[in-house]
This record gives sequence, C-alpha cells and structure tokens, in this order.
Amino acid sequence: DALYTLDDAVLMAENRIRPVVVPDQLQVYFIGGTQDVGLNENRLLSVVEEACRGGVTCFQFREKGMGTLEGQQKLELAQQLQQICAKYNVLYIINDDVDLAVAVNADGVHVGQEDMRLEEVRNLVGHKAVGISIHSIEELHKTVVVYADCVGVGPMYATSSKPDAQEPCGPNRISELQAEGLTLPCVGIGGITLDNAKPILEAGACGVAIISAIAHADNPYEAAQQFKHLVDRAQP
Ligand code: 3NM
Repeated sequence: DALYTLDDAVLMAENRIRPVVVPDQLQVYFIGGTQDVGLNENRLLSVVEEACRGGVTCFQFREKGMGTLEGQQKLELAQQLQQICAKYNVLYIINDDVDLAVAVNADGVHVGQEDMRLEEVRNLVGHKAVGISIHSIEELHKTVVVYADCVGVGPMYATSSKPDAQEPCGPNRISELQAEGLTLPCVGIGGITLDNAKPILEAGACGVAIISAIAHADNPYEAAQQFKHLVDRAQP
C-alpha cells in the first residue's frame, strides 16, 4: 500500500507538514557528474568543493552518459559528494536514482518526466525533497505536482550539456507555467551563464540551475560566487 495517497499529499502540501524546499536553497543550483569534468572523479570532487565554497546553495549529482560510474563506484563518489555538501550546508540532490538518494541520505532526488512516477518516488523517499522537470504547459498538466517540492524548467537557452535536450523555451516559460497555476519553487535550467541569468529570475524563478558555466569555468569558485551575487542582487 502507498504510504501517501493523493489526498495525503494534498493535505501535507497545504499544511506544509512535509518539509518543503525553501526557495533560497535553490538560488544557485549546481549540477554535475564525471561526464562534465572529463570523466575524472577527483576533478568532480574538487569542482564541487570549490563551487560550494563559492556559494552554490544546492548541488545535484547527475551521473549520466558514456563512461560514467555505476554501482559501488557511483555509490562511493555519491558519499564523498554528500560529505562536501554537508560541510558547506548545501542541499544535496541525486538525479534519477531513488535508491542511491536513500543509500547516501541525500536531501532529495530529481526526476524527469520519463523517469519513475512521482507518486512512487514520493513513497520511496518519504520526507526527502522531490524535484521534477517540466518543459511545457502540457507537461505541467500531466504532472501530479502535489508529490513534488520543486521544479526545473528548461532548456532556457541552447545547451550542449544534455544531448537529448528539447528546443530552448526562453525565460517566459516560467511565467507561463506560473500563470497556469504552478506555485512550487522553480529554477530555470539550460545554457545559463552570468550574462543571461537575470531574465530568468525576473520571469519568476527563485534560482538558476547550471552545469557548464560552473563546471567548465576556469575558476569554479569565482563562477559560483558571481552567480550567488547575481541572484542576491536580483531578488527584492
Ligand atoms: N536539463 P548547462 S537542460 C541537465 O531542459 C539539463 O531539462 C535540462 O547544462 C532540461 O548549464 C540541462 O551546461 C543541461 O546548459 C544544463
């Protein structure tokens, strides 16, 4: 039997019984896996540590694609990343792997539309945060958002970090989804740089989710710091 029925989830969301993600924790949402740093685990650990030191508020471990880690190696890397995030008080999310999120006691899990059903994810992770990707109004209507705590909307701009990314939708997609009733905290994702991040915040996102502008930066510490300043300045 499901731990949470839809009615329970509605009540919990309305009464904020479930710890919801605080929008400030999504301000600068860094995402990465070994595929983003030349398949080098130590490089990932140092980039994540520098990004955390620089001021990212959330990190998502997303290990995806050719030559990436699996099984015990992925688990061990996930544990090391958890320790870094805990040290800097950075929200730690696992992409698409509910078992791993539970195993390393991450703060949450992020799933796409094609991944596991949200109800099932919610039942497996209990009170951990659940993030979902929503690309369009159509996907919003297909999503039982009440099982989720936060939303990634994208791709804002063209991206080379996700081979199967959809066509860019632009920052306005965030205001469109909110006008259609989406109230969960949202981050924009896809092709975001220091130069194009502001319109996403103006469109209603509480933060920006980034791979390459931090992972490929000459200085990930400084890049993270600059994103943090940018989001702090953009907020009222
Ligand atoms: N998801 P970068 S775009 C992981 O549209 C991911 O759902 C997207 O990387 C979506 O910051 C994307 O390097 C890649 O463009 C983001």
